[in-house]
Amino acid sequence: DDTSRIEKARGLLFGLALGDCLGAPFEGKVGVTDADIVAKENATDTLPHTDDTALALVLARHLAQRRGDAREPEKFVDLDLLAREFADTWHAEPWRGYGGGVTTSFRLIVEGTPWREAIRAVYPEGSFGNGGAMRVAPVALVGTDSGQVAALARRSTEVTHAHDDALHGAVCQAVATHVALSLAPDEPVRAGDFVDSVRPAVPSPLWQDKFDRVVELVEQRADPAQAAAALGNDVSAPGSVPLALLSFLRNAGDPSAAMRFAIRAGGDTDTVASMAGALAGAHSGYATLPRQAVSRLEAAAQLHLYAEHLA
Ligand code: 8NA
Ligand code: MG
Ligand code: MG
Ligand code: MG
Repeated sequence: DDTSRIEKARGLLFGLALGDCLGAPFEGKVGVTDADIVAKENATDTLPHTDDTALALVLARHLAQRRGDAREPEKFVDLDLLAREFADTWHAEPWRGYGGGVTTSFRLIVEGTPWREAIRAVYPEGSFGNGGAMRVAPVALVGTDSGQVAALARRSTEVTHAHDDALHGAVCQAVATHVALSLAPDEPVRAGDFVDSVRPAVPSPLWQDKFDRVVELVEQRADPAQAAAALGNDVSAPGSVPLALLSFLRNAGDPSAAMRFAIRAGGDTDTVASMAGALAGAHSGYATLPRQAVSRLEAAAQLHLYAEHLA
């Protein structure tokens, strides 16, 4: 129904932003405890976001403004316009913690270089960074099946990331978010079934192997350190998207615990917690997010606006 759709849309967007904001202060730190993270949740200061939320807001706005139909992704995501919107957003606030590759390509795009050329300036084979996956979750609110969601995920990613693994990572995160939206909040999540719903969208041996490991790690009740050792926790898409999926599946029904798991796994904490938060919020809904923290998000007003538009 409409109430649960809006509740889940808010959960998705606020989960994405909250994971980013809670994770950012712990980036690269070791020995972080649940108590350290809960203290951030319960503080009173504004929670500033990084590039992850900044670009997810751009994509959400782009999707909200497009005319047409998600069955025609070429009309729904305007590649030239989206590339320009991402680059302009970087240019307005370059201090939000962007990756080194996109910093160069965004500068070139702002200066007038066509995006297809700009995104191969640093890495001729294209970036395999997690920058497409970190911002992609809003497409799950627009596509009505996995095929549409995957097509929208690819289009929203290819304007910055040309490497197959960046595209696979974004498709994985988007389709997983779509599956999370489709499940009732009180329904138990079976990791094997959940992963099997995502697998067909990512037909790559590397990613299929990552999916196998995620299911094994859920069954073994892996802790965050074991999860990071087995799956990676870095800025690459294959080294972060599977860890986010595991963080969600190990803590289904408890978004705050999913984000804390992701942060305690270390490495690229803002991005992994953001992706885990989007999945967990899409499944459990806005009301299950820590209230004291969501009200302090820097982008709270915009997140409410786009949740209503896209729901
Ligand atoms: P990106 O495209 O610049 O990729 C991120 C990084 O991945 C690059 O700086 C490279 O180190 C590496 N990389 C990507 N592709 C290749 C390649 N083909 N060959 C060699 N190295 C490569 O930016 P992005 O938007 O994909 O990155 C997103 C991440 O950057 C997020 O974590 C976001 O929060 C931000 N960020 C990360 C860190 C961190 O080190 N954890 C710090 C600040 C910002
Ligand atoms: Mg970031
Ligand atoms: Mg970062
Ligand atoms: Mg990051």
